[in-house]
Amino acid sequence: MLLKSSLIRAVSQTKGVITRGYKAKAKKIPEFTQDRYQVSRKSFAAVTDSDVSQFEKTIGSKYVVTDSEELLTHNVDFLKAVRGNSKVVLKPGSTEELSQIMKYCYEKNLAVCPQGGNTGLVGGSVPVFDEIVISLNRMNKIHSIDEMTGIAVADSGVILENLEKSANEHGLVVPLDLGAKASCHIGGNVSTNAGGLRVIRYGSLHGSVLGVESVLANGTVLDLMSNFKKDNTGYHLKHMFIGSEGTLGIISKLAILCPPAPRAFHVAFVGLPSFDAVLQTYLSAKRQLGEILSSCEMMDKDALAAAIQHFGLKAPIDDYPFYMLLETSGSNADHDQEKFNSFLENGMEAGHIVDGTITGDPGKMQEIWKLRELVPVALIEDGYCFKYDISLPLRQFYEIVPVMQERCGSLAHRVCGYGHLGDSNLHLNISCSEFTPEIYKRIEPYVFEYTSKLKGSVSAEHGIGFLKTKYLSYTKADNAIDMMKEVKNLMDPKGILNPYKVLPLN
Ligand code: FAD
Ligand code: 2HG
Ligand code: ZN
Repeated sequence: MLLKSSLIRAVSQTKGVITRGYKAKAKKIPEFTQDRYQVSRKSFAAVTDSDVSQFEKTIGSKYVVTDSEELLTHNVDFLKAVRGNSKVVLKPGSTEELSQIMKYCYEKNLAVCPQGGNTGLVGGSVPVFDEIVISLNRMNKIHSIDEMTGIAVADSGVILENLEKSANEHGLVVPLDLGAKASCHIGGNVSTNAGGLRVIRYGSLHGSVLGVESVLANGTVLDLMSNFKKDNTGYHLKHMFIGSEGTLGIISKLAILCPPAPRAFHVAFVGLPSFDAVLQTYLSAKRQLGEILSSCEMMDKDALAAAIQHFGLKAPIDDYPFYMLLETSGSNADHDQEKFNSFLENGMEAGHIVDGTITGDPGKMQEIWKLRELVPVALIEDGYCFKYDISLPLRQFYEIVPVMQERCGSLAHRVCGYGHLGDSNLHLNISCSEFTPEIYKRIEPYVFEYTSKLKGSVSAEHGIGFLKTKYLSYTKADNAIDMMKEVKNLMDPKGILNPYKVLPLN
């Protein structure tokens, strides 16, 4: 039935910027990665008491962690999918200390695993064996935020939400926003080239990050900081560190270009009858909302059901097969709302949007955002969750979800799809009560073969980490992987930086 536009529930509108956070419940500790995934340890040295004493001299004993309880939090990832067996976590307080640690590790052939907020979803942030964890937690100073240029200079361990708050105080926003913002580090974000909820507006970090300072495998500090958007002086080495997941160097500091904070935000949550209607709505959003569109997210009914079930949320509209969350941000609230309303009315008249709610009230916008942002965590609450962040051609974007529902059958608790439609990035999540080899084999490598046939990407935004090394070749050509190996060899000849990650193991 075609519903009238008056059914769009418009609620009061005020200006404001939303902040979000989450806390995950404790879950079962996984078995060791080396056992679950049958990996062989490379011939790195093992940490000795004399190494620990040396580290204590370099950074102070307080920042050399050997306590087993604290070690566990650094050895296990957020997903509870992988578990390393590191015996020591180091927390340097400056680039100089980090450099000294790396120089020592290089000389002694000790492998290291750089770690930011440990929110990564591909097993890259924790050791596979006994690599030394280098936590960037203490390197958390914001050096400067320049209102005039919009450039923020920060240590890599600054928590994204903290950088965002400081940027807001200067009338700016960080051009990156994701559900893990309360825990992830800006250095972790850059190292993974994180995408998130605003790529449609601000583009990828390859564009926003102006410069980085990086500590190389042998302790050399490479200064690639820059204060300019335009700088065509030869090879752009900074890009090597954006998205290389700690395998080429450890980012210690960076400069990021922050755009002016929009003055008016609006969020709509709409229900749609089919995936085709989702696509049509996306097309209309691009055409009709244009420059003010800042997020275009979709989720299916099972994804929403997970958030509602585990976090006691309430959906603002009735049940539909698909939902979209659209956000606009601009400089004129009246103009934006008028545009948004007319886009929604047109969508309803065309029968693409069946029901919806729109708000500019900060509290209500936050409630709507929770429906989307808590989905990833809710699915982990089901027990165990296999997570895939694939890029797929838009027309075939959702087809894999029913295919996997069929393939997993009763082995899965939920097979659902959601994600950054505006970036062709689907999050296929398959939850079950616990990890079993049986369901794992049903899913992999099938998901990646399917993605590869459609010429998609096996990682749209989370990276390769440990969990996807086997599948890099499903997206990257052999000679490209060979060149990646040469680069790795040049920059880290002993292979001590985050081994067993990104590049195929064999
Ligand atoms: P970590 O998890 O600690 O590390 C990630 C990788 O970067 C590891 O390989 C690590 O070795 C390396 N690394 C970390 N810091 C450094 C450094 N200073 N120098 C060199 N290497 C380093 N990701 C997205 O892209 N988009 C999303 O929308 C998104 N949403 C998420 C929502 C939730 C609820 C969760 C749990 C995760 C989400 N993620 C998302 C994944 C994750 O948050 C990102 O990958 C994030 O960028 C990781 O940052 P981190 O500081 O936690 O890094
Ligand atoms: C998101 O977009 C994140 O919410 C996490 O990238 C996706 O958990 C996932 O699969
Ligand atoms: Zn995502």
